[in-house]
Amino acid sequence: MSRLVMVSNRLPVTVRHQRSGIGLIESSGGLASGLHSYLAKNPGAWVGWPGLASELLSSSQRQQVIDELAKRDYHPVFLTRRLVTDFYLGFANRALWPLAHYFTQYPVYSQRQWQAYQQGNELFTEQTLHQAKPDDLIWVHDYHLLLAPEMLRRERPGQKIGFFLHIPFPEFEVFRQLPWRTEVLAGLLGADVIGFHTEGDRQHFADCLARLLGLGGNGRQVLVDGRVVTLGVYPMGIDSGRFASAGSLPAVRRQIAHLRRQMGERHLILSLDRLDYSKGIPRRLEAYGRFLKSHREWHGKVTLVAVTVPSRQEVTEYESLRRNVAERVGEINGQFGTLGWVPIWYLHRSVPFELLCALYRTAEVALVTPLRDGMNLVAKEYVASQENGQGVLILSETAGAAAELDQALIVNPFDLDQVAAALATALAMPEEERRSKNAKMQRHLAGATVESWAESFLADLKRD
Ligand code: GDG
Repeated sequence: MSRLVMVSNRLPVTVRHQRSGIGLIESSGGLASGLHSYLAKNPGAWVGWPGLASELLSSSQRQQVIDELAKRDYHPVFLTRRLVTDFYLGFANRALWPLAHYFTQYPVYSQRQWQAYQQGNELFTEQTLHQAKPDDLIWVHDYHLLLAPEMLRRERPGQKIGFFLHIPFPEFEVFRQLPWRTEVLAGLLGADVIGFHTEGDRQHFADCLARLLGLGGNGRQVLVDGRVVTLGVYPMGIDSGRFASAGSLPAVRRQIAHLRRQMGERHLILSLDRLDYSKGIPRRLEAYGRFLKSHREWHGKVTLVAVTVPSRQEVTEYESLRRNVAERVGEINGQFGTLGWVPIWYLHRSVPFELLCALYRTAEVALVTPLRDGMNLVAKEYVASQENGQGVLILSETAGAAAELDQALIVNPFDLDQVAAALATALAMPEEERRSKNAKMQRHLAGATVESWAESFLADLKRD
């Protein structure tokens, strides 16, 4: 029987040095946690980087990592410190990530990093070929591995290979900036099925194929060397039942009670993301400042809980973003706060799942205003968590999730007055309206889960 071999930059677990030796901790992030439930029912192998540069492991520790991971059918790709710097933090996160999110001034294009990116993709390809039998399904994920489909295809012409992009695929005028644009497109075309979150992403990709490689087609399929490549749209879902039922977990209930005690009569507004410039956090804070300026009646009655999860701290832009966010929080608290009221509670750390669920449930408004986002699972998790249907979601039109969560208050994240006005609308929204909006979105989320997402992608891959 054919099995599924997942390939992604990170494994669902991360290796850490602990006092007792080598330890494994669950990786956070949408992909790993989302697919956990799918793989629990449909076992398969997983190839990925365990999160530690190989120089930090002695050869016996390395073997120990291989053996421990093998128990879960996970197979490590060891990256040297140089590859972590130039492949992962370098080309993937300093060239591809900003470009895909339309930050056209940020990308660093370096020949050295491009070479490292190729080497990184080769290492993932090697390990995948080692693990996958010819009739297995190989499913490669995300922007770190854009060249792997073609590298795999060269060795295995008949293998079923799928690829899913978790971040936006930018418009031609943006993508053309990339010095290695044709190599990247050719890399992806090694797959049988290339999946995107939204119709817009698919169209951008098809447009780039036409204009850069002269490949026509109907926008849904292209012919490459006599092979059909399917371009599909698969909006990633969440394990909505897990969020809907989390309120019955004793630890979540305790956290909710604690939060309510701390908040008193105040309304909680939630802002929660990885600390990433694509998420639009400084602008969001500015919009909150404008709201406070023009709505003095809400002074002392609202608290914005802003959680920023540390991310890619080794990349310069992230460090300056951290300072920028901290400064703005300080400014707003200094300008509007009183001895009895702090307008923003700022947590720069990741929070445990139980507190995350408690925040989703206690927040009357979620302010999800990325400047650009492939999907944005936080928005979906927030809606799924509204057991009593009370919370109001404010969502960017530039997040992939906006195509599905059409009952949210949809905003242009660059229009700060509009975001400020949406906050006032959300806080004043009648109960009936909140309930009916959430009910519609929850029905959608319950039917469009992460499992059905994986199944529909794999069904196309098997059919192809
Ligand atoms: C990329 C794309 C696309 C966050 N903070 C904590 C925490 N999280 C969890 C959330 C959610 C996940 O991490 C974040 O997913 P997002 O989709 O919101 O954002 P990215 O990390 O940028 O993900 C994105 C996604 O891939 C999937 O394709 O939607 O567009 O950028 O699941 O719950 N979890 C815990 N503590 C935290 O502090 N426990």
